[in-house]
Amino acid sequence: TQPLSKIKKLSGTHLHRSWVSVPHVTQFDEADITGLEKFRKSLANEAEKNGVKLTPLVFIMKAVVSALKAYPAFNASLDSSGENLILKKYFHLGVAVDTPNGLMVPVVRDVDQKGIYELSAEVAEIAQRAREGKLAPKELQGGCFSISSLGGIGGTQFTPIVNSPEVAILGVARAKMQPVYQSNGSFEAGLILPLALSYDHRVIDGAQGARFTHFLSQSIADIRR
Ligand code: CAO
Repeated sequence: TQPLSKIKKLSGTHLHRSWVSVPHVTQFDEADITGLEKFRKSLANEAEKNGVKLTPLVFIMKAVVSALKAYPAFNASLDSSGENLILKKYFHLGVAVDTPNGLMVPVVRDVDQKGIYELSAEVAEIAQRAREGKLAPKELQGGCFSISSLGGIGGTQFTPIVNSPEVAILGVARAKMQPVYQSNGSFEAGLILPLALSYDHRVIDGAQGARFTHFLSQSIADIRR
């Protein structure tokens, strides 16, 4: 018999409550990140000079903020009566971190106001402290929307559980080289990123879910956006 860690007990209660009380739907999509990867790699030296390592995650965080601005119902929570939606005017994103004691979701605040280097440094720092068990309770609170990125590990897709009272969560799986059909009838190699958006169907309709992931996919695919 092995007792669960304190973190697993706490997160387990929260995950179970969300699982049984939120009617979940997961919308799958994908983004062609060939251009984004080229851009990310071109910044590697500059990033190193800034003392950070750039991963696709920070670009995804910025794209999520654009999508939340375009679809404000996703940047919201249901109040305790379940009858009112509280719309947020700020963009605080929870980022799931895998720690030796279990899952933690620290919150990166004001993602809209931060650049990619600042975000990279903050995610690395907060993930490090999460792994060392050094996060303050307030750093786990106040998120508007969460991202669970398992892309660094592997897997083709997964269905994340909404971090209620938030109404949606984005799961990111591992990008893979695939043939991409071109309008001239040929195929070219492209790096394709799988996305999975789980949402609370009491708040978000299926069409909205598909519009959100489509918008997100387009934003990630075209780095100029
Ligand atoms: N596709 C392909 N490669 C990816 C990728 C993706 N979607 N996302 C990251 N990578 C690559 C990175 O570029 C990096 O490659 P290099 O080492 O060659 O540069 C490598 O994978 C490792 O990345 P990382 O995981 O260290 O960094 P990150 O910024 O992607 O993620 C963090 C940071 C904290 C989110 C991550 O470390 C983590 O803990 N993920 C687990 C989240 C989790 O447990 N979710 C489940 C919750 S439900 O139980």
